[in-house]
Amino acid sequence: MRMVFRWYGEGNDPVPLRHIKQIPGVEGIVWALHDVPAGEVWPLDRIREVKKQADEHGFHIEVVESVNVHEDIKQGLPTRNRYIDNYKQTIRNLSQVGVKVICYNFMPVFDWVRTDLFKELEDGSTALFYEKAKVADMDPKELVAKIAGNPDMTMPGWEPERLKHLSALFDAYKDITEEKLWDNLRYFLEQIVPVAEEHDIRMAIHPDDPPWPIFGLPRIVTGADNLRRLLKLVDSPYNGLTLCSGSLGANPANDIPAMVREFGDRIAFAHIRNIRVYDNGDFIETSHREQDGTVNMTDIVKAYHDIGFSGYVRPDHGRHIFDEQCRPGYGLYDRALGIMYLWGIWDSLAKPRKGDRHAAH
Ligand code: DNO
Repeated sequence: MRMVFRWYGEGNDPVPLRHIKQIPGVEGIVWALHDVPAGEVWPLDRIREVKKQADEHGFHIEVVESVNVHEDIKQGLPTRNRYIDNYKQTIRNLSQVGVKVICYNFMPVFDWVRTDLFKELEDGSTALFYEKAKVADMDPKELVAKIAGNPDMTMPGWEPERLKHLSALFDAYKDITEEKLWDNLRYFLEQIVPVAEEHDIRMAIHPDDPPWPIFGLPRIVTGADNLRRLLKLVDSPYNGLTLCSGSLGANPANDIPAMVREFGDRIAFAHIRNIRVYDNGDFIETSHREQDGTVNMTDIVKAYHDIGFSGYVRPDHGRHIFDEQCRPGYGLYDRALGIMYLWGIWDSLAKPRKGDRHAAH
């Protein structure tokens, strides 16, 4: 596995690259131009700026997360073609600096959703929390008003621009069923994948988080059957997955080690993290250690090891520990601990058995 670390960019992420450099085994940063609105072309000079910053620390920038998909594409509006053309141009621009994977999602309106960004755990740290009943009862406008009124609530992956037009967005999705969303995803992939292929960049869709419909909006990237269907929409290695154990793990029916084994060669990027799911469906993001949550962390890493996974891996949301002031879920300390846990499992599996030692050196 090739370890990478998500970084929100200079002036935008309190974690400096020189600190990321001190985490063992990290070879690249996972990045994005967060200020470019969905649907616009990422300018080459801005892309090159990030490349230069990464180069100064010896990191590659082969993984981008995310190039967001414009809502008109998800809704299948006639205007989608303009945004798809822009997406293709962004792919061409990214290929110029050696990008190999684009992580993206196809969730209507919202990216990931939580009800509490700083819920206290038993050990005094805080973490992202999802209260199922609260979301079921909540008017989405209430959630957005809460976010707009509280800058601390801004979630990574959420674009304030989009959220300003929330009522119109909800109206636009009134007639979009799951099947319609599948059609729109197919249309997008049929257009994009050939360009990605031509530039040797793998598209890697991120599962919906949480993996079920919320606020009456359809969600379709939720489990093994749907992943199977998605990979067949365009049957190319360039139509790939970001397999996120934390997102899929919120539904205990999802067998993630089995997915790793089944979809292995189509997984371009792995997000490996733990969560603890409660009986009522609530969940909280714990440390990466298996015993702290309900995700089979060791089985997942073992599955990747068994298939000889050589794709990119990143730890995911961490707790907020040691009084760190950071973006919710994206502090330095707990993600660094997460990496060491993943390496610990991986290295113990990779360790040559007695007698193999000489052969391995
Ligand atoms: C959450 C992330 C997601 C992910 C997007 C990909 O922390 O994993 O926001 O980046 O869904 O488009």
